[in-house]
Amino acid sequence: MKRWIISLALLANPVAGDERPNIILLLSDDQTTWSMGCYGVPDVETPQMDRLAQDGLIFDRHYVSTAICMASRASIMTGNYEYRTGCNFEHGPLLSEHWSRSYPVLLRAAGYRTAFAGKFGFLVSEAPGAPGRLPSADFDRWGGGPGQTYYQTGRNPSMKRYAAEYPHSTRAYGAFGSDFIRDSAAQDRPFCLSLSFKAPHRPVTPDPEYDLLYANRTFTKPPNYGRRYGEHFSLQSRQGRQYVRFAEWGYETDYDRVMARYHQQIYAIDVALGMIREALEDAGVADRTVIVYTSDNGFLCGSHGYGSKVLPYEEASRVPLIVYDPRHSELNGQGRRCRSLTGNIDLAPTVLEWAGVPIPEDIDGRSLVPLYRDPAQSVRERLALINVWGPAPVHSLSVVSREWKYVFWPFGAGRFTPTEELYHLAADRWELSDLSSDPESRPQLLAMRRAYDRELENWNEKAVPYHGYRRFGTIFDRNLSWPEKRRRLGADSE
Ligand SMILES: [Ca+2]
Repeated sequence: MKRWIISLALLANPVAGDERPNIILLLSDDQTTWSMGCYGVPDVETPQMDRLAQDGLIFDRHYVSTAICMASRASIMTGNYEYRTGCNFEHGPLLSEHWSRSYPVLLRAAGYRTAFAGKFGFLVSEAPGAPGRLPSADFDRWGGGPGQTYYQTGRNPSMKRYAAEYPHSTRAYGAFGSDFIRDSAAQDRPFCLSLSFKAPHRPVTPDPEYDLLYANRTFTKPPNYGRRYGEHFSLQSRQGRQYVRFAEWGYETDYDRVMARYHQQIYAIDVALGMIREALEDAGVADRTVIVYTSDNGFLCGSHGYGSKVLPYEEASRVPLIVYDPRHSELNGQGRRCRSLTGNIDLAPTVLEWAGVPIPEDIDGRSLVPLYRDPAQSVRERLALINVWGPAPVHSLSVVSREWKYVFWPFGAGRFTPTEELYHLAADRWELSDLSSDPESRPQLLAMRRAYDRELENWNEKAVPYHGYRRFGTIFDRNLSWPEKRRRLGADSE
């Protein structure tokens, strides 16, 4: 008993010779997997991302549970689905009771030195309706900003000291991270660095340092590029901004130029990643610093004739994930891949396990630590994909399993009929065939409907009673007619 108490005390207090790893989480903003050499994409230059993937483990089936900035970031930090964080645009900030269980707060309480820089993406409030604040005081070093932040480093007050040397913010975040690594390595405390790059989020603002990199380059389009590969998608899916942005954002007529600027922004992140790794080597801590690289959501970039994010389709909801844990030298350096199903909600419990911090029992996420040793293991049977943002017709709830994806579009007013889609991802990675009406896929359809209903049960049990989440338990019910939903929810359901 006495030994147990002592070991707990060791966990909570920094001591000399601390064996816990340092942890770095690098988050890009709106980055599709179709932008990285290590995901099999030709014509792009991502040497540092490819090197990280070669050194560690790259995930081929990693999804964000909500494919939009604010909700995804709250889910990444807390390990919970959006209906439990209660946090998204049009809904509200994250309540402090949830923030207090986020990985940055828990690691700092456990003795980690913590830093954040970049687009934080959400605010924290004390109660529903109360004003939100940036939790800058909860970090030992802060280079973050509210809202979308700015590409011009000098316009971000917490990053001003980097503006002269790095006027574009992407490499400035690399410099911030490098400084924090050097300062932390001089102390006897493990550190946790979270960098959230603004890139490649719009407005399109590449670092001019790399203007020549992709000049006149032609880019290979993914096999599902273009409107003819979206004809089987629901009418509901075409009612949001994503459909018109195929043309508005130039994917239809100016693909190579648009993608050159997109990839140029990602290249600057690649350079920043190289700065971080060099700083780890210089500070002598590279062998005990775990690195995670991921994005808050994907980007459609013309796949199926859509642009932007939000939708449950692969290019919007599936994102890059690379994990490099240098403490496993016997496993590293082989470019290993993990094809198990994982989600953004799994990152917080993973970080907590690395840090030796108890994982909250009721958390939705599952630690990915076992996958590092054995990528063939499974940590989850299924993951919910949520959209309750934007116009009502585009609201959807989906479930992905090891092999399948089921999408339910509930909107049934006027000319719309509630619709479902079914994709056999194991055989149709580009989502070219909706099998929801295929007689041979009927058993899988029924199984995925059951999986969907179980996710909806979780929603009804656990959704926060504020910020407008409870009503979606009714809206997403497959077994109620639209008029019945309207009757139950009142006139605001349209
Ligand atoms: Ca985003």
